[in-house]
Parts: sequence; structure tokens; C-alpha cells
Amino acid sequence: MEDKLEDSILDKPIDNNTEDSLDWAKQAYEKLKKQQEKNKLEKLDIEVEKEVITTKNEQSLNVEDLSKNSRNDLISSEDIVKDDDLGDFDENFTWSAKVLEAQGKKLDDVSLEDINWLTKLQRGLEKTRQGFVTELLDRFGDDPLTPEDLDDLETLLLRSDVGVYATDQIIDALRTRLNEEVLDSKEGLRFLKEQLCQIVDLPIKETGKQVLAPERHNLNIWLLVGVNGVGKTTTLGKLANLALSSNFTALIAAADTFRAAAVEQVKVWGKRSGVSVIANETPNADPAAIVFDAIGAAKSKKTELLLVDTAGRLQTKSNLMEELSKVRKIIDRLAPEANVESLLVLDSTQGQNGLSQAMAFAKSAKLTGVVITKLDGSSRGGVAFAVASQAKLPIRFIGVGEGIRDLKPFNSFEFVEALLSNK
Ligand SMILES: Nc1nc2c(ncn2[C@@H]2O[C@H](COP(=O)(O)OP(=O)(O)O)[C@@H](O)[C@H]2O)c(=O)[nH]1
Ligand SMILES: [Mg+2]
Repeated sequence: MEDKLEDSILDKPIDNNTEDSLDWAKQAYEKLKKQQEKNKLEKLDIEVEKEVITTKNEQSLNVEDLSKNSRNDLISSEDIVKDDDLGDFDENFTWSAKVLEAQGKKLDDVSLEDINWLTKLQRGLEKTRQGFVTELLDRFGDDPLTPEDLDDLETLLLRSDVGVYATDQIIDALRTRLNEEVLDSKEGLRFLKEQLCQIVDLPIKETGKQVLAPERHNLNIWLLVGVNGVGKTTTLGKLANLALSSNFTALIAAADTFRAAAVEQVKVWGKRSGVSVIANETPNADPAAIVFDAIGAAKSKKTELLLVDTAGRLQTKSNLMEELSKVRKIIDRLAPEANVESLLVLDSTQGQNGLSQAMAFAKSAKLTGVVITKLDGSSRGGVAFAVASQAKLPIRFIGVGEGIRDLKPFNSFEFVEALLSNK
């Protein structure tokens, strides 16, 4: 709970359709229910505590007060309550609990936050699933797989933006197995999940870091790059929140100076997450100068994570790429000891277009990873596999909504289970 960014991921084989796992889910539900009742009793205490924290955060901010009418006002308390409420013991709960159990979580470690996240992820991938899995399962039926089933699968994979490369890899692997033995649909599905996990895990394994987390007691600089509207600023705000809740110290650099509203938007996220923002009000201020100031501030405050928001004009505009490489040069010069990550933010609703963006940015922005946003409501969630297999970049975080908690480190097991869930 404490170190959300450092949670290790266990790859355990799954067999989650047993009576035992339903029992496990029931126990987890009872545990959370008791906890919630206890929390309600302590509500008064928490309210007081919250007030103290808010005041503390406000004092540590160096951002001005923002207008109450700002279009990006603070998340409503309703959102928070929804996130903290234990729903019914329903299919969503049992599915989420099963995924946690399959990952080797202990009953005592199951938190409402984990359950809520998985439920959101699973719901978010609904559209991708509809165009893919529902049909897939219909076609697979109960009989052993046939070569024709593989042709259908190929079409479905391509249609969900999985990309030619990853699709070929999956179909080839399945075909080889099919030539060797009879595959029933259950084993076919298990094998498919395994293949999908392997594809997204490969670039992650190559980095040697299963989860991207800042190195403690050192300066880490994460640049968020990508075209307009993909969710860079929103992701930055969510990351700031995640970093703070994992007890890292953080700072934000508002280096998107291209649009006037951009700086204000970053400040709102700074306020939401309780992280200070380094900004320059002058229109078209030099982003590299802001990053310069931010690195100075981060060093003097011994900040662990500096998050840098950048502008996102079309990637065909070469001056954006020049701007990015200038920012990068400043970082390399001023903070050679820092761990620098250049994260491309991709809007999953753009499907394969996102992939060509990745290719364009990869050349000039020295990309080290990808954040996939807007998986809620996208029918093209399969693009994650295209990114991993074609751009060969590790997916580091995924976003499934506009709320501050709607972003988590990418976990291939959870992603594939959510994508192919059949409840
Ligand atoms: N549904 C949904 N909307 C998102 C998500 N991430 C960002 N957005 C929305 O996408 C829009 C553009 O986001 P913004 O962060 O300003 O993009 P930027 O131009 O890349 O900085 C905003 O309306 C966000 O609320 C997500 O994961 N899900
Ligand atoms: Mg922005």
C-alpha cells in the first residue's frame, strides 16, 4: 500500500475458476467490509486528519490560488467517496479478487484500492473486449481449435489494433502448437493469454526494471512527451499523486509554454496532488529555461522526482522536436547524475496512429517508455501489443479515466486478464 510504485509483480499461473477462489473472494470481501465499518466509526478522526493534511499541503505549495470557476476544478468529494466505497459482492468484485489471488496476493494485503482499480480496468476495456473476445469465445466454442479458428483470430487481432507484427507472432505460435497436438478452447485461450503477456513483457524485461519507480534519495526526471490532447498533463498530475502516496518527494515543471492555458492546467494538477509547480507566466517562455530553474529547485530541495510537462504540437513540426532535444540537453548537462525517463503518452483511442507517433518521437526524444491513456472507452486497447512489438518500448503506466487515481503502473498479467475476461 505504502509503496505503490514499487509493488513487485508476481507471474503465477492462473487457475481461478475453482470453488476455492470464490471462497477466497468471499473472505476478501468480508475483510474489506469489516475494515470499512471500522473506518466509518473512525470517520470523525479521519476528517480531522484530512483537514490537517490539506492545510499542510496548502502551505507547501508555491502556486497561487486558482479561480474557483476554473474548468479543471478540484475533483469532487463525490469521486473520492465512490473510490472508497466497497460495492456489492458481485461479478466485478470476484473477478478482481481472483486476479489478485492469482498474482499471489495474501488476503491481508488485498485493499479496496486494488479491487477498485481492477474493476475500473476491466470495465474500461469493455469496448476492446466486445470487438474481440466476445466474438473470439463464440467462435472458439467448446470444440478443439481448428486452423479456421486461427484465421478468425487473426482477423480479430488485427481489428483490435494489435498490429501485424504481434498478430503474426501469436498466430504462428498457436499454429505450431496446433500442428503438434489437439488444443481445446480452454487451453487455446490460456496459451493466447500467455503469448499476449510475453509480447508486452519483452521490452519491460529488457530494461531490467519490472516496474518503473523513482530511485530513492536521488534525482529522477521524467519527461512526458506526445502530441496534443493525448493526456500528458493529466498523466503528470496522476503521477505526482502516485509519487506522493508512495512517499517520494516530487516537483512539477510546467514546460508546455505553447498554449496559454497549459500552465494554469498544470497548476491545478499541482494543487490536486499537493506538489509544487515551477512555471513562468510569460507567453512562449523558453521551456528549456523552465527546466533549468526546475532542476535547480529540485536539487536544492533534494527532490526525488521531477515531472516535466512538455508541449505537444504535431510531430511533423520539427521545431517541437528541436525544443524537446534542447530540454533534454539541459537535463543531461545540469543533472548528469539523474535517472531520466522520456515517456511517450499515447491516446489508446487513436489506435495505430499512436504507433506512428511513437516511431516519430522515438528518434528525437530518446524515448524510454510509454504511458497508454484513455483505455476507458477505447475500442483499440490492443494497441498496447503493437507498441511493445513494433516500437519495442516498455509500457510503464496505463490510464483508465480522468480522475486522479485512474492511473497505475502497467501490469501485463492484469491487463491481459482484463482484456480477455469472460464474466
Ligand atoms: N477518459 C479519459 N480521459 C482522459 C484520460 N487521460 C486524459 N484524459 C482527458 O484527455 C483530455 C486531454 O488531456 P490533457 O492532459 O490536457 O492532454 P495533453 O494535451 O497531452 O496535456 C482531457 O480532457 C483529459 O481529461 C484517461 O485516461 N481517460
Ligand atoms: Mg498538456
